[in-house]
Amino acid sequence: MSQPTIESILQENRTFAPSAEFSEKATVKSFDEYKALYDRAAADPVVFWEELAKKELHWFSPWTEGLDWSNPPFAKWFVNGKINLSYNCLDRHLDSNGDKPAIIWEGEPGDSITITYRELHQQVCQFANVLKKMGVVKGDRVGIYMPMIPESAVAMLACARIGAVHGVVFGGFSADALRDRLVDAEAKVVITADGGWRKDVVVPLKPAVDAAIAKGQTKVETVIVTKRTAQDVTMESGRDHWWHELMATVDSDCPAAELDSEDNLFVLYTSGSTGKPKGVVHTTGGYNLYSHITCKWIFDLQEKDVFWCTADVGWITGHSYVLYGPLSNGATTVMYEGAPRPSNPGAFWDVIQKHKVSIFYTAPTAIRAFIKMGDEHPNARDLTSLRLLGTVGEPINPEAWMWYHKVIGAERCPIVDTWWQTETGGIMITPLPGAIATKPGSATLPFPGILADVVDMDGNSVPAGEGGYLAIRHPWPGMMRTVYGDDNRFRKTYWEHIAPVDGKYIYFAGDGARRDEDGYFWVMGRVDDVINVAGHRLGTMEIESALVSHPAVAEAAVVGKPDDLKGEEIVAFVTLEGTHTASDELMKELKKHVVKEIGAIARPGEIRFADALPKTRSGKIMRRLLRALAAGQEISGDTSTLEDISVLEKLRG
Ligand code: 7RM
Repeated sequence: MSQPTIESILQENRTFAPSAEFSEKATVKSFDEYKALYDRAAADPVVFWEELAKKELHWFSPWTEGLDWSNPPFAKWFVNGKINLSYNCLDRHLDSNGDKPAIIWEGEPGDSITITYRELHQQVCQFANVLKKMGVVKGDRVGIYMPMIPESAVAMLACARIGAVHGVVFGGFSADALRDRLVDAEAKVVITADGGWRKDVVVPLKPAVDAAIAKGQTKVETVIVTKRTAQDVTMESGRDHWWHELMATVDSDCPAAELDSEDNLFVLYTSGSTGKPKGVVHTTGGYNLYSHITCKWIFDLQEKDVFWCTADVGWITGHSYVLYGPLSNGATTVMYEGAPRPSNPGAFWDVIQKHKVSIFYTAPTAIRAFIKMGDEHPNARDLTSLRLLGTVGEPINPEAWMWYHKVIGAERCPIVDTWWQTETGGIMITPLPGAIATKPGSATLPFPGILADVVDMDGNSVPAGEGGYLAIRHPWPGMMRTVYGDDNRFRKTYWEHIAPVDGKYIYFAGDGARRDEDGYFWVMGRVDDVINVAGHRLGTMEIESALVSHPAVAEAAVVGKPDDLKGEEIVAFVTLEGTHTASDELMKELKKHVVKEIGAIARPGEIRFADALPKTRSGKIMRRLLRALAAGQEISGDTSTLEDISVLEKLRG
């Protein structure tokens, strides 16, 4: 990674304090209360987390040590403690809250189902028995490639119940991307659906699973298929089974396994700056506590709340805040199959009105799409049930923040702008809504127990107002434990960019940031080769590999270009193999090729053909120059390392 110049240009001085009414009823009621919590946690983070683990979760047997950090960067939390996430999400709520809705599900075509805690518990137990019947045992990896339907939640919780490790793959990924993940995780079972609804069309999921397995190298022996869209699918005898048929063969008695706190819970793939996507590994006890307590305090969960996080379960936000965080707290969580779409611009506001949603958590890119569709849609619905709003996925531009505040929140609902990552397991930098005044565009302050900082390469804090690297100075329970099958990559990617200070390891998040004079964090975006398109993390490497795998392409370099709606758009610079010539057809074909290799989320917005790419003498592509070109900016800064300056002239012309 090259040393980027981090410049901070955003100036935003408006502040918004929560109303007295909101603060009075909130779990954390004032800035002083937050500060006291924060200081106590910072003085002894391990004791802080141990107290919470004891108070908030059910343990079959207690731990012997809060944190084992004797072999950094490999942390163990609540060592030897025995716990089960599915138990904490289901069983412990049955006596007090068995008839409370756990999941309110709304399908894209408008069908809807409410599932109580008792019903969800029963389905999860039953499906856990199905998994056992199919030979799944503790530690086995189970691939999940499903739409946003209740069965995805059942499948995930059932894995957690028996100690199988789920690996959810977003339903928008292609067969090839699915295969890579199934191979890497060595999954022996895949759970899928015939298809799913997305933007008014049926996404064929089962055929993609068939294609992924047909390409070879997976260890998949069993495929379980749930019926959602009822289109024809081929079932391979001996390998493929219908969900409903298997469910009819088992009972619903399945006690939660007493798992070790450090048993693997799930693996979730995420893009980095180099190579193939990384399997981020999370374990049981620490993840349970971290997703639980962040959900409780940041969304200020109260008994009657209806909580709606719009993320897909294929992303970490769907894991932590559609499913595990809300359910561990005994809350009602809304699951919605649809995406923002022009054919039904009022769909999201209909869901809020219909189910009286009180907390709404979505991404800036969705907010920008809503702005574009027009105020008349939210204005025509009753949104008075809302009391709190949230955002996640990328920095939110102050204009979008103000729109969200005024048009959706009626200037009454606090907004929590939450910074975190797949790797962190849960929210790290965020307002506590009753305690911390917000500034549009800032994720504000660290969660208690999170020692976040902005540092230079040597781990020194940089002064207020100056840009640097976002870093975490102490382990936390929700932290990823390793990259699946690659401890070395884990160490290198996250713990060696910043030099350990006094033998203490510092977590490198890959984001640039600054703190203002109030200590508020302003996240400025990635400092590595990761592009954030509509809140989805994509590595430039992956897209470049996909392009180069096409016979016409010799070399490719991919950069992000600022985009009003999606945050960033993908621009690919491509050189061609000798016999091929640039054409509109080829451009279309290459875009299609990337969609086939990775999925529609990675489709380049623009492809520019070039004779050569700008490189340093050592052969490194100078992305900084390409980024400027893509954005139509003047090339500034040093170009003396460029091997052939004429390349630049040609690209510009
Ligand atoms: C939860 C999630 C992580 C990356 C992260 C940032 C960016 C996320 C914010 C944000 C500014 C935010 N996981 N990011 N939230 N940037 N403000 N509130 O998104 O692994 O998919 O992406 O997303 O760059 O490193 S993720």
